Amino acid sequence: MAYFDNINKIQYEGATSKDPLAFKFYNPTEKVGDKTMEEILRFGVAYWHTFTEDLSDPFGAGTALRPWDKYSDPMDKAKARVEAAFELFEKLGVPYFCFHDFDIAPEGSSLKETLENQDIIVDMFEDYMKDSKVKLLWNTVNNFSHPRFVHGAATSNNADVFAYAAAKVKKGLEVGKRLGAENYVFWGGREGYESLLNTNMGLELDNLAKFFHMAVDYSKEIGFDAQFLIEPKPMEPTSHQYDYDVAHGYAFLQKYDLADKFKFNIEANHATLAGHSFDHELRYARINGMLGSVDANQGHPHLGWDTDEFPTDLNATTLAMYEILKNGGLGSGGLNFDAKVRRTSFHADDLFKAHVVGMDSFALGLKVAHKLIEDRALESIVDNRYRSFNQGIGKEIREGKTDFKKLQDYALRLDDIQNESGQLEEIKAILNQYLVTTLAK
Ligand code: XUL
Ligand code: CO
Repeated sequence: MAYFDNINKIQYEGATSKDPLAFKFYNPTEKVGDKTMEEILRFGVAYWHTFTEDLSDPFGAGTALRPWDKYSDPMDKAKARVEAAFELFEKLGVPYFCFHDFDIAPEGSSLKETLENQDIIVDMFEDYMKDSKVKLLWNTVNNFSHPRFVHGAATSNNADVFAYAAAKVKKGLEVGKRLGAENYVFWGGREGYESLLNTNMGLELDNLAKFFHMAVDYSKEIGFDAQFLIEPKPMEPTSHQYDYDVAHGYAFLQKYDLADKFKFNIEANHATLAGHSFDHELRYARINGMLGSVDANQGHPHLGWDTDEFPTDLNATTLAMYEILKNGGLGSGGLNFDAKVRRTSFHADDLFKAHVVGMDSFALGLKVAHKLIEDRALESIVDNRYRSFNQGIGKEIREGKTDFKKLQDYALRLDDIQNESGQLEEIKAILNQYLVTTLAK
């Protein structure tokens, strides 16, 4: 049965196409360097935003019109969503999808029933995946929406909630193993605090680390070898989330001897909420060997919350792809569209159009970033800017061959210190040139 009858398989038509349901830049088989776009970009669809999001906001009810809405029984609806999902994946030509346990099957009246509901849907996924090239980029569990997680999950003050959260993650790891997930994500929506006045921060962080160690141990026990990913976010729903940004997360992982077990899943809108640019977070992870995967979206420039828009900002996608290429790709990670259509884009067709523009925006960013790297356009500027560290005192500093006494002697002999312009406007003009000339091709 078809859910999106009026949509054909999305084709690549090139930059001048006027069809909103055609790719202008994403040409899966086209090579950029020595790999195809499909191999580099590894796009994924987020089950929650695409199949369970109703487009409600704090001021009003949902507006989304979805073909599976005709089913009122929650399990019938969940099954219809699976059928619709694989139709959408195939028509879009995306190689991956991602989900939370809570997205795919309704909670039952007990934990046992909840896990049984999941099994029914996972059986369906397994059947569909046999006949499809679509794979699971990652799965995760939702340990934040239900009221039982009001005080957190692995950082709750209530040990019963810690146990309940562990039970769900145990199942999530088993589901990931069954479906061949390439990664497993932890986003700690409630792992933080509202106020320090009633919070034992030390205990909460110790418990969170214990939780992660148990997840690592259990995944080993069952032979689930997915890459574990932490997804940082500074706040929302909590006022302070422990995985605030990559730097916070990395410090935590190092302190608790977990840094070799995890990498980061970096979300653009979470970066901006933390007061960073998307490429800052990618860079910080990359230089520490911790860049795992990406939740591709963007925030609204005027709104200080997680608006999860589909990515359309070509500067941001170019700089993101720059980091990803410099990282040698995403390994087992991918570009998961953790993005939702606007409340006003309520037609089912909008789900396709939104993914098309998101995929095109990253494809274009990839092409520009590749050209920038091929020409060493930014590298040669940066190398030149730091050239004082290639010889003389700079080389000695780098090689650890100097100390404060020698440096003071050296500084005393300096008559004048010459600095050079950082040429930022010139560099931004170069970036614009690369964007425009790549676009013109
Ligand atoms: C929330 C968010 C989550 C994670 C997975 O802001 O990004 O959807 O990606 O739990
Ligand atoms: Co996300």
